[in-house]
Amino acid sequence: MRFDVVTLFPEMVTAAASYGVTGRAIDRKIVSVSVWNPRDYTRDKHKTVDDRPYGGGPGMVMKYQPLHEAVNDAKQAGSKTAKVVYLSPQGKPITQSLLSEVTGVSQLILVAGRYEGVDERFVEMDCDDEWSVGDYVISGGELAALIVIDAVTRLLPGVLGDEDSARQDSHTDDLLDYPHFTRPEQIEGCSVPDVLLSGNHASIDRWRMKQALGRTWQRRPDLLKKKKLSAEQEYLLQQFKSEVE
Ligand code: 9WO
Repeated sequence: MRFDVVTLFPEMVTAAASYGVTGRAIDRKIVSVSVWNPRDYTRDKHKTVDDRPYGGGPGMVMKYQPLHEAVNDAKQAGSKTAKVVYLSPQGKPITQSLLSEVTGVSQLILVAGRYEGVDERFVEMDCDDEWSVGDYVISGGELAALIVIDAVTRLLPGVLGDEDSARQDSHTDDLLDYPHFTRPEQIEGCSVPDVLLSGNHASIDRWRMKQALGRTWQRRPDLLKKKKLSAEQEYLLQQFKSEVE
């Protein structure tokens, strides 16, 4: 899969993507990340990418033409079936299932805005979708684009090791994670739950499921309401609830 990011800060994207899971996926040619700078598509002496908003008000707006030409070059470098996405707080909130769906496209062009945003005609005419990574404002779309690249790359075949990919499509889908512990066994009198030292893998699996259900119930009841629980899961959640007095 190829990712193309349209950004005024290309090094920010290539640098961050070169680490960890995404960096390894790039090295192994499972994904590529290319960057396109709208500034390279300006024609004036000052390489102007922004202009004052019609109607007045504070800040600047990214001009249509450099964005349009940057996206066109990204499209030409890739396949006919590119999906173009603008990242903004006004977009559709991304979810694991939306990200799963885009693993099926061969090219994702992500547009990172700066300033107060882009000319709306660019969103209407050149973009297929507008996505949000959360209900907060950041200073530009680059970090949002990197979140999308990271989250999609992890879902591609061969990117994660066997153990990690097994966790993706397991029964823990749509639940928060259970707590993790490693050595030492005691930290200032705070010990590891006995069951994790028992060696009984059936008990450990049940305890972890109970914790995942309980934490989701406590912290993200909205996720739990959407999920159909098995009889075993219902039982474990009741047990968890009864233990928190
Ligand atoms: C700036 C601003 C200033 C005053 C009043 C309102 C304002 N809104 C914005 C704004 O949304 N700026 C954006 C900065 C313009 C597009 C790129 N920027 C951005 C993207 N910030 N946050 C995102 C983003 C993208 C995806 N998911 C969450 C946030």
